[in-house]
Amino acid sequence: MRKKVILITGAAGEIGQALINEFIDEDRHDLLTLDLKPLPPELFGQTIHIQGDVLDQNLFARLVTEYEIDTIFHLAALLSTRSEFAPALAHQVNVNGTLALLQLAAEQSQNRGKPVRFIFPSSIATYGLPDLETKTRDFYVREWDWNYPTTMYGCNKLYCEQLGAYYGRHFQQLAETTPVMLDFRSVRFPGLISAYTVPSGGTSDYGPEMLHAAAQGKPYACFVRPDSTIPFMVMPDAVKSLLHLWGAPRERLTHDVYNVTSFSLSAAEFRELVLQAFPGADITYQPDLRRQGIIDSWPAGLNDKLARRDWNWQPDYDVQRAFEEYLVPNIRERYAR
Ligand code: AKB
Repeated sequence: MRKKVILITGAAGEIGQALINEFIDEDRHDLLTLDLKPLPPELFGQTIHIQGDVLDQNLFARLVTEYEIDTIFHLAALLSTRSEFAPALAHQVNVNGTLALLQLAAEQSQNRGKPVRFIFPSSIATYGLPDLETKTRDFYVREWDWNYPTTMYGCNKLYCEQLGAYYGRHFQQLAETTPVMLDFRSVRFPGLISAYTVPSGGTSDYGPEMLHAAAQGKPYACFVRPDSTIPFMVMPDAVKSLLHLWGAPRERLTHDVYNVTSFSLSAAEFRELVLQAFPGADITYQPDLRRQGIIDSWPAGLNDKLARRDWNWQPDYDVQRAFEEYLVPNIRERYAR
């Protein structure tokens, strides 16, 4: 008999590591993890880890003979800044990788006669506001507002949300019998901040970079203007949202894609909070006009009413709790070691 597992792609990334830790605490599921990189040493032996590529079809053909994949958390992606430097590669990983996994999940759902749950983190990058005036006016965007991404990563995420909805609702719509379809669920994340890992390749990275630099006593030049405002969320809430959406009863879900958020901050407000915790921190501004353009096109806030209504979404950390109870104490401890 094949072993039933939860597959996590991009497992060595920021969200992946936090999600694995949460599953380890629960100790109820076998995890099959995939990443180009090894997992960090503290996670060794906690999962069945495969060092491999989401584009490797042969690898997946082999994995499905050994494992019954019950759920996929498909986290592997090239983030927004990195994708602008390598758009063709980004498209391959972000779109072709997702397509391959959706196809696998669709086939597995049919073979076992039960939907594979497919959890897909999307992003504020799916939005593209035309100018700062509109960004200020339409502060909290709804899922269907301003879906005009200006980045390769944003285009990839928006399209893959739609691919997921296609596989979950319309796959093989011309076949004589309706197949068992996969169960696709997606959250659009704001900028994420972890106390334990530092992001790489994203455009919302200035927030976490500022904080981690200050905690290490390093100077930091913020690459956006002080007034730049986007929504943020701390990693425990990001993981909570993925797990809650995963566990929600299907009949409660009226949408395939849901905004989730905690708080919105300008870069100046973020800097103030960092200075309160690390008073001597040397944080200056050196805006990079191109990355600034991306941040200006992202919304200042997200309207997450649908998630709150359909699956009782609520973040545990508002801005004060996020800094006082999660970020600052854990980051202090991390760099004191
Ligand atoms: C990025 O900056 O690319 C990501 C995101 C907002 O999805 N952090």
